[in-house]
Amino acid sequence: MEKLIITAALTGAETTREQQPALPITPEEIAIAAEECCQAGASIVHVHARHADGSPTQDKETYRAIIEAVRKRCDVIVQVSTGGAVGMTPAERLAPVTLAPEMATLSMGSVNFGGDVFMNHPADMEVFAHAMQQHGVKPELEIFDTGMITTVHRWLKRGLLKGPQHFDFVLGIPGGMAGTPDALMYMLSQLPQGSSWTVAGIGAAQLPLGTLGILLGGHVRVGFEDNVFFRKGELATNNAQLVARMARISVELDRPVATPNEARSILGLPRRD
Ligand code: KMH
Ligand code: ZN
Repeated sequence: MEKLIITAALTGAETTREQQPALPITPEEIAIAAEECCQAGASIVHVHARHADGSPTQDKETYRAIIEAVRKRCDVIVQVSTGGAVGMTPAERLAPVTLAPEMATLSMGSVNFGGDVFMNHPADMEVFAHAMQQHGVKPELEIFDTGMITTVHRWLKRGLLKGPQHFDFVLGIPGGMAGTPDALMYMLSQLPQGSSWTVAGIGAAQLPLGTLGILLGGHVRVGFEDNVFFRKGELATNNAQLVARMARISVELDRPVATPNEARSILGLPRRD
């Protein structure tokens, strides 16, 4: 089995300081969290930008500040969000891709998202995919429900996506696929040959699905975007605490954890030396 890639989804667009007092918001806070997570075993950080008041933004300059602050502290792969927050325009969401980060998310369809709808019009998705190709950005395909992986198969046939793809199965969003082992197994049965994948269990699904992901040879995403608790009724102290637990479990299961450069090799990204 390949070494384990742990992604730390540090901030998200929806989690608030009221829900999680240690939520990193400013570029410097995000960079400190990235360094702590990298030291704990993360090789990717999935980042969302916020205004100083905590509200979500896709402002390019804020993403630039985040990337620069992270780069000063550690060598972790920075993956920017193009999901942003529900209700943002596609043009707003796409802004950080023009900074040519190593990776960006690419949502593969629309989904009910709690009380909202996370809109991903097919025409906009194609624009996002094209922009990522233009800027040399590796997409991580965000899959919230089964039809989205069918769309990936269609896109591969049409040449809209080329080469081995990296998937993130986000399981447990109210409105999307359930955060259950069955749901993950179904997704894996549909995976195109040669793909890599990670699983992001939402809320209480983070720990069991992450552990299952390790056992099945996939990769794992944890962090405050998806879950603010360490265990039932106990908030995590920081993102790194969630990363460190996944790293410990993986090592116990005889699966070493990838460094950022080892993750780059697994994902087909150029090494940074
Ligand atoms: N905030 C969600 C509506 C992504 O980062 O690409 C979408 C999201 C996905 O977080
Ligand atoms: Zn996100």
